[in-house]
Amino acid sequence: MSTENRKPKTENGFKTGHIALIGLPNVGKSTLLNKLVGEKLSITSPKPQTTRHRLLGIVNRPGAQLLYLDTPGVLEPKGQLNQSLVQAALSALAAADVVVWLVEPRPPDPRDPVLLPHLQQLSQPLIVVINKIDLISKPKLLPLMEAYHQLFPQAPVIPVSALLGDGLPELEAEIIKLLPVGEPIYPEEQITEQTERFLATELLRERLLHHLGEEMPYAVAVLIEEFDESRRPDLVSIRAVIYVERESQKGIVIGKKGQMLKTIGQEARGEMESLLGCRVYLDLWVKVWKNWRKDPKALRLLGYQT
Ligand SMILES: Nc1nc2c(ncn2[C@@H]2O[C@H](COP(=O)(O)OP(=O)(O)OP(=O)(O)O)[C@@H](O)[C@H]2O)c(=O)[nH]1
Ligand SMILES: [Mg+2]
Repeated sequence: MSTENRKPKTENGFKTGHIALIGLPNVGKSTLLNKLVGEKLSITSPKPQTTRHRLLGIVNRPGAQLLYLDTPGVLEPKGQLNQSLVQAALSALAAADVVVWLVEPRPPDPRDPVLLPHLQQLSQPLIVVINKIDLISKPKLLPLMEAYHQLFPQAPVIPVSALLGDGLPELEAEIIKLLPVGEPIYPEEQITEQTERFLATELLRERLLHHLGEEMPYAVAVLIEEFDESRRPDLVSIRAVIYVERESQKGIVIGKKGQMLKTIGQEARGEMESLLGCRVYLDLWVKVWKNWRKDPKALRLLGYQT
């Protein structure tokens, strides 16, 4: 290594820091994280409360290392699962050097009871990001930006479309401006801290969200019981359990003659094979765990509570 390389990067003003992506469920936080990182790390769906964990996505630029934290959408914390989701989001706020508040292209609701008080007391810089601008006409955008500016006069307001990628270079530039000077924390080739096992679990949950009706997503949880890598690079063998809350839901997940489970399994296996870069054998089980969302033991086992 040359002496040049050993010099602290901060001498040249290198910046490193955590950026929390927070907001209501379904505003597009995970879509934005994936677009910013350039990899599908976080699962997304049209159904609210898709994300259940805090998740790190790393971006390296010549002058900065950006550590994005995706978070569960923040709602009133009713019920034990919701409480742990809100906790995950607030923990990201506490860890953040810059906070990105993602909103729908709608006027702000100053009564938002959960997030606004936290945002009003932030000690870190805030950026307001109006997402999904592909859904509104241009003339509607300026008044919206003005309304958010009124609410947080110090914060830049940046319109984006996470789906199309519009506005993301501007957002990144604004974030880098606000990040503190610091040495990179992660090696350059690393893009997340999440394990392959975790990402595989999430891919299966995403396929479930995609195929199941409106009510079901909340009732479903996934646990990978076995992740056997002994035959890698040829094959990874995975045994996963899909937990539901009631017997009737088990029937829905399995479907007529097992067709639903078969489709979900095939799609999840395909996604896992792309993730792991090898063949995957996926053994799926559906089990009832009565009211798992209220059971601290289940919440711990599923990684929703520590
Ligand atoms: N039209 C449009 N749709 C978007 C955009 N960004 C996200 N979406 C859609 O909005 C829905 C929710 O996206 P997610 O990224 O899962 O939202 P989230 O904020 O992570 O949601 P939770 O994890 O439930 O809090 C998905 O159907 C996305 O395709 C956008 O810029 N434009
Ligand atoms: Mg999400």
